[in-house]
Amino acid sequence: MATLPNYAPPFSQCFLSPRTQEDIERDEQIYNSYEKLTSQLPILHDWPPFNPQQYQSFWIPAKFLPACMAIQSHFNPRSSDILCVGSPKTGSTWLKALSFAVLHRHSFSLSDHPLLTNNPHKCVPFLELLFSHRTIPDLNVLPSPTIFATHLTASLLPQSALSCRIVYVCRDPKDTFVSLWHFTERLRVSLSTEDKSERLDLNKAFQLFSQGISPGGSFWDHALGYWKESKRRPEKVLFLKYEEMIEDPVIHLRKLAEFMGCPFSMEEERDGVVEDIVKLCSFDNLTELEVNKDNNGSFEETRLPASSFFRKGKVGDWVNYLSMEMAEKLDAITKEKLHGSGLSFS
Ligand code: PAP
Repeated sequence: MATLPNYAPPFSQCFLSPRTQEDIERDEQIYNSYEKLTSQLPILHDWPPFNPQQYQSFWIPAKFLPACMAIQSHFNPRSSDILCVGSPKTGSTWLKALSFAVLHRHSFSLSDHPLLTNNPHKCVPFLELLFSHRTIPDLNVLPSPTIFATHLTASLLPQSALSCRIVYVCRDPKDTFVSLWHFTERLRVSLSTEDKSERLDLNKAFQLFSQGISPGGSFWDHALGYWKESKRRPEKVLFLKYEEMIEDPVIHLRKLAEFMGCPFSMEEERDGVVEDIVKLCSFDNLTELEVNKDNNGSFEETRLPASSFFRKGKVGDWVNYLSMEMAEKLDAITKEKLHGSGLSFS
């Protein structure tokens, strides 16, 4: 098996193609026009440091809005590419690790795997970051297929992206909310030298989240958009639930591999490859790795340590933060919003 001990995520290559003065000016103009547009959109300072802006019915973190517009107009994936999608804090880090390990399992041995030395977010690029460098990235230089990730809703994705295979991960909104609230605080602390915003009060965040106002939200409309796509085109959109994945990761990994077009062979099943990948990508394993510890890896200008993407990795942690009344409220909204769709959380 060919191993690449010095694996380097190839995404910086997207910005290395020779560019003429004309290309540079074109990108400048493109991003200037997006910034002009975003300056006219409603902004919510009540959810710092994301300060989401309302755009086409959803709330996008202000920092990513120009990138979101760039994705809509300039993201032209190949139909072989794969998109990992989810609302913020529903399990993207795990999904990235699993899908990357599945797709590249013939290139890397498990004992010398890129996921042992790279945070999953470095192996599977986040489109909103890739398009936030004021330069349209040249994605054609990347190997085919490439896995990308995004928090964008189905309605915000360009038509071209809908031709890719999309894996969507969803999670009980109570745990999603609690995870998002913690992550907001970590981001605030990591940005505290330049952003003096105060800690977001849990009750205030809860009120906003319940109204569908949160970074990436509405949570329910986000999930419903992909749920409907997965019903309409099951061969193109796989809808996963975090809780079910936790309950039986092996079954879900098989499902994922099949959907991605690279099912496990009988030999792989016999050799325990499925279980090995589940173990490699498990919360316990990833959090033990030096690369995912607090002092390691910072994420672009957010300066977030790699550990920010791992907290507890549990189902039902909401009981430690939400009152029964709050939980009932979110459950009632969920029931009402998802009524008749076939989507539910047990
Ligand atoms: P993102 O939106 O910033 O990408 P995302 O990975 O979607 O975050 O969600 C983070 C949640 O997934 C965290 O949940 P918690 O706050 O309730 O703990 C994180 O702990 C959890 N998580 C990260 N990696 C894994 C994993 N390998 N297995 C299970 N859960 C995980």
